[in-house]
Amino acid sequence: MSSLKIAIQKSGRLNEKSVELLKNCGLTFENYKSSLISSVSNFPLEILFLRDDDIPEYVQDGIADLGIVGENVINETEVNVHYLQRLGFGKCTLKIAIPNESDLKQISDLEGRAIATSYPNILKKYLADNQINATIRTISGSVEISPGLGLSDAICDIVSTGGTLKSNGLKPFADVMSSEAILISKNGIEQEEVVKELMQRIQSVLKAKETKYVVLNVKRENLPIIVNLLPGVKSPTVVPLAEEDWVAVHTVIQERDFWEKINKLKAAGAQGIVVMPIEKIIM
Ligand code: PRT
Ligand code: ZN
Repeated sequence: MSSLKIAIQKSGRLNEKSVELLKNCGLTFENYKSSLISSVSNFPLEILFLRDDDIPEYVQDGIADLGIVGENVINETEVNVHYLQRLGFGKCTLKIAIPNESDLKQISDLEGRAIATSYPNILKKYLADNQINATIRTISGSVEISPGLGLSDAICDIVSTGGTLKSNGLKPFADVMSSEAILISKNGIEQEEVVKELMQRIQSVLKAKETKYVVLNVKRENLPIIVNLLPGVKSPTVVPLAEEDWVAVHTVIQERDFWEKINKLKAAGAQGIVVMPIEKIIM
């Protein structure tokens, strides 16, 4: 197999999770803090550590074959790349926010106002879609202080907890786009063997994240209700126990309906419920 290059963020919000994902795929690599490029010793892959803003273009131009980057950055750079996989981390929303004391009531009130942002392309498209003429002031950082300095009437910036808005006397006004980390590729390489092999590993890691492995004991007479509650990958595994009228049930549960299921299992007579993380699920 020929070697691939994947670009990930060198440092910042997406670095740690990107490295963790690749390591969970069984890839062995070192020195990623001190170098800009690192070779994986047990897979034909090289990792490039870059500023996130550069990743979409590097992938579009084929300097890297793959990249992990926020959807907000992809949209802002307006590149033509292929979306391989949403990764479920780095979640945030690009929002327009206004000062707490602002007199703006609805989106159309932005007409003729000034909005500060580091995302001029996305904002321009949003304003056009909503038929609003406003002035876009492009700033590269500390966007949230711009209304206080009298430089703008609103801002358009990434929000996750909302803490930054609050501590700067701002409130959310409109959602422009939601974002998460995405695995992208250069167009046309999705079908290459080495890409498919890596994708299979990534998907098995993501799938495992959504599920928990559950073992519980139940009286044989209660087994039908329990089995009914628990569709496993095929069906739950039932193992006899030393005590004759008891069995152990092994299964997987989706993280999203975990508590609801556990409470129903308890009510149906399940005992000694043990819940374990799953490392990988190979489909
Ligand atoms: O150095 P480099 O250019 O690589 O990194 P960067 O500083 O440009 O990006 P970085 O590391 O801050 O963010 C990388 C990506 O993480 C972003 O492109 C988003 O896709 C995603 N992400 C998720 C966030 C946030 N959450 C986030 N909260 N990016 C930025 N923020 C900032 C936001 O700009 C604001 O200043 O955090 C502040 C708001 O956070 P809250 O929690 O107070 O609402
Ligand atoms: Zn950046």
